[in-house]
Amino acid sequence: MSLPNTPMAHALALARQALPLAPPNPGVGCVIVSPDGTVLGQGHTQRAGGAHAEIVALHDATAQGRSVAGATAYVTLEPCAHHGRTGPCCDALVAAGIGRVVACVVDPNPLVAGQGFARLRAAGVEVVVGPGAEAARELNLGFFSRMQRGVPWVRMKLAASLDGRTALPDGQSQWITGAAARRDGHAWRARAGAVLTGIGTVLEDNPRLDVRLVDTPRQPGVVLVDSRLQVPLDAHLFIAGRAITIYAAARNDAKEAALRERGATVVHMPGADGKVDLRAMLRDLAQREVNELHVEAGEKLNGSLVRDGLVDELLVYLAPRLIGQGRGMAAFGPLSALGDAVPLQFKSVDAVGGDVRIVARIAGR
Ligand code: AOF
Ligand code: ZN
Repeated sequence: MSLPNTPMAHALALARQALPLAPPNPGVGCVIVSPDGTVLGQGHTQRAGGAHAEIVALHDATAQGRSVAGATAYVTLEPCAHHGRTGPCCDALVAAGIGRVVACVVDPNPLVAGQGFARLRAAGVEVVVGPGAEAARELNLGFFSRMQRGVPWVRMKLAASLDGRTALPDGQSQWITGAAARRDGHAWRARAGAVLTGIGTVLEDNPRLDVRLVDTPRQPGVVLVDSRLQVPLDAHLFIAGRAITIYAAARNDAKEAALRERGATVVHMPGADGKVDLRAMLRDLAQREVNELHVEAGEKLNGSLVRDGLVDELLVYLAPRLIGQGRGMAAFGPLSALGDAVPLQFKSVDAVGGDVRIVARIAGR
């Protein structure tokens, strides 16, 4: 693999590698470069509670016996200034004698929010902010969403035939797309804070919703919308050691006790019509530090999420087949005018195996 040819592109590539590992932390990359352009150390964010990118890069330089005095640290997010699960990176950079910090963006975490830069400058370190800003924000759009909007970034995954069918009329839906697309879908699951589904999908497909087709350092949690607490206690969703959060509208003490026994967290979030208040659920998930929420649900829950304006992005795999009559991607409407259709913007279109992957964003997100 050829290395990206600027230090910041290199740091962004490192940040991308951290995405499945770092949640709920943002994935950050750091490259330390000497005045003559030699890479002295590099690293990315470790598992939550572990080292931040800057610390890994500083250790990398030390481990190779290289001094970083007067060097430039390229980092994809403002170095932190707070004592969280780890100590402040800005102080570690100063202590190591770093002369200049080039960072993509300000950390939107209110505990940092410019204080890292201020502390670096106060210590005489030159600070440049801005190169790679858009790419850095895109990589961590879930973290920025949680910090700035108080809700996760909601990405809805769909697999459909070219005529937009996700299942036969009776719900049969397995293997619409090929193996490569299914693996790719697991890679997107892997970077999410949690995978969301609805009780309809559980009762029909009994999915596991774990990451198993690609290697992952971490299993995302599962979130189930189950207004009336109908989930069977032996559903495949219950996997030992994996976090599962169930949002309900109705109460059922005996069932809830049994679910807690299975390791689930049950949250009451009643809305209108005896259903879960999805907007309140998203705010609650942000409180629980979910950055990216990966939705794999049926057309009813998908439809409610789209209709309520809660979806940010669609991840759509289209298979080269026609199904004719069947289920659609998201059931909402009927709209009274085509002008009311949900406007999207295509972000990317790629071939994945024999299928096509489209990432589309709700206009304005
Ligand atoms: C950095 N470098 O690589 C990352 C940062 O609980 P802690 O101590 O791990 O701090 C988590 C916060 O640190 C997180 O919310 C975000 O503001 C920042 N993430 N900062 O300097 C890094 N991942
Ligand atoms: Zn830090």
